[in-house]
Amino acid sequence: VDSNAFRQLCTHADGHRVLSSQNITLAMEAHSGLSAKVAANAGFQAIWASGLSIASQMGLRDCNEASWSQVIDVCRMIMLAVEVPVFVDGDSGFGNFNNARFFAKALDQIGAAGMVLEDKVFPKLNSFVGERQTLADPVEFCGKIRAVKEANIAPTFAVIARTEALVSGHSVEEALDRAHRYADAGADAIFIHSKSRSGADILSFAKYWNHRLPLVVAPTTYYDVPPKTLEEVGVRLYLCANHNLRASLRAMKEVCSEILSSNGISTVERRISPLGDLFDILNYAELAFAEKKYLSAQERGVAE
Ligand code: SPV
Ligand code: MG
Repeated sequence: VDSNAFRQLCTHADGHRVLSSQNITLAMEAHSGLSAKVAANAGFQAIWASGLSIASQMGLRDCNEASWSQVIDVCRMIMLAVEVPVFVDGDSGFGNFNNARFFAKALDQIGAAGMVLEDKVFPKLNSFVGERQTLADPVEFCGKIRAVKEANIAPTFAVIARTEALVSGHSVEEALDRAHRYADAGADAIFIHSKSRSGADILSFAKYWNHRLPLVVAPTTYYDVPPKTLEEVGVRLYLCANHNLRASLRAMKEVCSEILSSNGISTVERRISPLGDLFDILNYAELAFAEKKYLSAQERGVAE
């Protein structure tokens, strides 16, 4: 990262620009600086700083075992690593309205494009664990949205309200009722989540929602629904919610078991990234270039 990258943070932190586009944006999950760089280098135009993935890379569960400041620390590394907009998972706000707005201010300060707040109680539990999780009282949740919107944060910072109504087994009507209240409270976009296999509930929600605000989805379970179909019904941000994490989990498990079963590292060599790939992605070449520019010949240990 050079000084230009630091300067670009402000212009790249515009969450509203992504959400108000006519096109859907695919956001790849990141849980570290490296995973964010892999996604950005591949061509993703946005990053999803997933709570599940950030907790998982710490060896923790997605139930607020990681503190809000630990999440900020990881997000800061992601923000340093890439220049594309980073949308951060704010879970249920780490407490009440005050914790939520404090978290939002910290995110805005480090250059996040926006934050997702979900209508569950603290401590939250991942959407795919168990059934019928308790939803937040909508009046209390609207207070949280208003508090975040009225905090002293950049106008470009997107506040995305997420309803877990469908995930918790409630009807499309309940999800719509909540989403309209959250829009009235000032949300910039609605994240409608579902764990259905077909995504039919999402498409039904979107039909009645009728483009009131941009929609955000994480089609983890309804992965067959194409982004184009979702774009047509008003989805503007498509979160590949945990795909870097799950890709690396599979790769790490396979390599660990292969090394032990073949009793050595010889057979895995061609299946793992060469160190050169790592040095490329982290731009070690730039370091040598910068050393020539900023260090004297004596400091570099070369003859004048
Ligand atoms: C996350 O990636 O942490 C999310 C999406 O919030 S989900 O895991 O589906 O809840
Ligand atoms: Mg999450």
